[in-house]
Amino acid sequence: GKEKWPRGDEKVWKEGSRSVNTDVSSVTKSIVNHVQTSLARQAYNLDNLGAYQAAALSVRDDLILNWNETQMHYTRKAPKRAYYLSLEFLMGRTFDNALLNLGLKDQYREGVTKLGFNMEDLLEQERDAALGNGGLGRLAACYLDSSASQELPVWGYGLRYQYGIFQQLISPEGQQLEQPDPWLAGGENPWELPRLDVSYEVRFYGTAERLPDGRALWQGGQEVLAVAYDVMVPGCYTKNTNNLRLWESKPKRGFDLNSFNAGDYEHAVESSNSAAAITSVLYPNDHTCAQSSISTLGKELRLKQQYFWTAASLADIVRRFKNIGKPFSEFPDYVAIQLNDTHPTLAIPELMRILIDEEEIPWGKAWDIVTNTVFYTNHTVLPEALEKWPVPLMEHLLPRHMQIIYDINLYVVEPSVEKKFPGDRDRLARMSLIEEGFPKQVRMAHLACIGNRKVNGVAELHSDLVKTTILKDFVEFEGQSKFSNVTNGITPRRWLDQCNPELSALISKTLKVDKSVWLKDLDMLKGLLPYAEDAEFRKEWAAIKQRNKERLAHHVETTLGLTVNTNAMFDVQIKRLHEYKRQTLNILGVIHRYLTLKQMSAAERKKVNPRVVFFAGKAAPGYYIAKLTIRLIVNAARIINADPDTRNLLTVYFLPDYSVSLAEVLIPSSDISQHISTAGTEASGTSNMKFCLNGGLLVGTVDGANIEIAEAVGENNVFFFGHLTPAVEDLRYQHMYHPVPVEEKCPALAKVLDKISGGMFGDGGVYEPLLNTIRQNDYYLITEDFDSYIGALEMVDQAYLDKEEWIKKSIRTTANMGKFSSDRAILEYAESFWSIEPVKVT
Ligand code: OAK
Repeated sequence: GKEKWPRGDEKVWKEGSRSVNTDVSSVTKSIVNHVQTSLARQAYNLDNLGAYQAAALSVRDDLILNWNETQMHYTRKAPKRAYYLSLEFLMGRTFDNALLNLGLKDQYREGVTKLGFNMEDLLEQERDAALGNGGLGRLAACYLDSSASQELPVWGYGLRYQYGIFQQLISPEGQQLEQPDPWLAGGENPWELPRLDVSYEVRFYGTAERLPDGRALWQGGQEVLAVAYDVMVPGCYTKNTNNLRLWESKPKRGFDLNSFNAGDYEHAVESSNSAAAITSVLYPNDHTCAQSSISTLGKELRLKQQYFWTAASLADIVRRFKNIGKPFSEFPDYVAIQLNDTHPTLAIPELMRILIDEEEIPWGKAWDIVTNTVFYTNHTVLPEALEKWPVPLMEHLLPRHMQIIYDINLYVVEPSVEKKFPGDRDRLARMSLIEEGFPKQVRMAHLACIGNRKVNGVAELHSDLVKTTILKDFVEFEGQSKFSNVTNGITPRRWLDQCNPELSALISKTLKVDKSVWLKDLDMLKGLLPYAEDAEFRKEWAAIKQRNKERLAHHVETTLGLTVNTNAMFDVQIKRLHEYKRQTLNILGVIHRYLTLKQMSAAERKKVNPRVVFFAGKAAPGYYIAKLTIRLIVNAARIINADPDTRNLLTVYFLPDYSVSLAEVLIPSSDISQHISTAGTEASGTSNMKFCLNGGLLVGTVDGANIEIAEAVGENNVFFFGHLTPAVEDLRYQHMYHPVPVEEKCPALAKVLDKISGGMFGDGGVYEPLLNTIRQNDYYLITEDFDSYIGALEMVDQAYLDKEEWIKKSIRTTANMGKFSSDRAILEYAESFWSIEPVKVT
């Protein structure tokens, strides 16, 4: 017979079940409870860390209730779901975000205060979950927040790295040093649920034998276990709490007991170590594919990570689909899979393998299912970032997948290209999934592009460039309609309400709308526009910016022991160090400013607006030129900040160990921020959106999302400079074949370079390799844009003189940023790609 559910007395179950803590007294009870039992501590010996842990465990209980209900609800309703596969999720801290989304900030603040602690101190105890490099990983985190907030049935899938992005130290000489980030070392992570019962076996190596029926038998090799850890993702002011499932690798059965008993301890532990190694560390290479920057062994491990994660995620997705009891032909009606760049492209051959070899579906049908399920987002057109994997490595590690990739080439690419462009061998070679050479390589972007339903870029310009450059042949082949754009977005919860609570409160007060409403309908910010004319409002607006500057100054003072002039304009550039992002242009501009100030008379200097320039960002450990740029910034800062002639007018800081949490302090304080990539190189940028949402103005090139930001906020509120994308190719050609010396092309820049070479900032020889990138090829066109860059900064100075007008610009900028909410972006994915609908948990 059917088992009775629940077992025992239903009433007793009901009485025992608890609900979310909603008032201060249940909050304090729950915290005290966790202090006494979970932490086994007592009131008299509790420090901030302990208090944070207890409070976090209490919030965790609340999240679990909502998470449980959400998952049950989704299972019962069985709607179409979307899965966001990303090798990176740059989540940052969770505590404050969870409190905001649960609507419990005030209750916890009061409760914590009653227990004798300060909420700010507790918030500072949490370590960032930094499982990502930069833009792509942070975007994934914003999209999870928006999916939950918009009540969409979306899950994330990623890896549970033991070590996140390295911690950056800066030596006194200005060298970047890397330290591991053992973010889990502090004990239990309250934001995740270990699901030791959810696990899959993942195979590597071995042999794949084709069978006459079209299937293949893949066996032997190494098998490891993927174990699930679920991270709860609460929506804002809704019960919906989505799931981010992170996989951890484990040896299949402890370690090899046979070797162990035979005394071969090393061998016994070795295989278990090699399994555990798969999810041990996040690769710190941003915008560089594995080939160029890591060793052969490192390369194999990275490919292992990618397969381990896609295989476990797909097994999980397929199992969930099978539970619904529908035929596989309906798979695309229940499942959409979004590939966050090409890192999860193996999902395409892996799903083919499952359908063909395990589910015994014919090749053509399987291909239909795959290409109706998978979607691919491209995040860069930089050639060095396009992933390629050596065929020998693929054959060795994933023999069955290599067969399938060859089959796709043979059954799909070759015949249809031949049919559409008969005899066009060049085109076929260009489009092939395999690049000829020694060794041959698999082109992951081609595989991602051919094996899916929609391809998109992340801003208008970028999506156009995808279509006209790297995937041009595929557009001619498959038609325009498969290629589209979803301009990136950012979550206004973290990037306005949490990081700038005073501004958020002023907005609510002014709009006379509770933040629970406008934070989920960001176009409502437009209502601020009339207040730009209100002098009283402008005063409040400016006072908040000022307090945010003081908050940053306090942070710099307490962490670095440096004093910051809060009466200066704050000018910020924070992002990964990369030549295309041109931090070099910025520091050369700073030095130019310094030289100009030095030449001025004391009377002239009196008229100059003081400026503080902040830099932060990490360089990939093997990226020599990027590290030199950091070195130049640090040493220029040392000299400039110590000069009594200019000290009041210009100071420079490189803040070490950039992180999500540091961004949350920097962004609200900025007057201007710099987004100055060579035109056509920055796919979108997302910090540009964060600064503008917080009323900072933008200095930038006509690139990425800068363009759409300017369209939204008005070009008169943005400081644009530099050559446009169509000019870049020609200019590069000229630099290659008709080089003009810097002295001729740009005398102002030549002077700056000379000062550096001459030793103004320490041994000039150190910087030669960096300066030579400019003097020689100047691939990123610093000489071409320098004068107009300096011109733009002069315009900024001019504009800043008129304080009232500046504040108006700041208000208008914030007011017009509604479009850049990640809610808008995720709804575009949901509606036009995935065809999924909100499923509200009641
Ligand atoms: C990282 C590794 C490989 C390929 C791309 C990236 C990446 O982070 N790209 C960045 O993605 C962001 C989110 O779409 C964009 O805003 C940045 O412009 C882009 O560089």
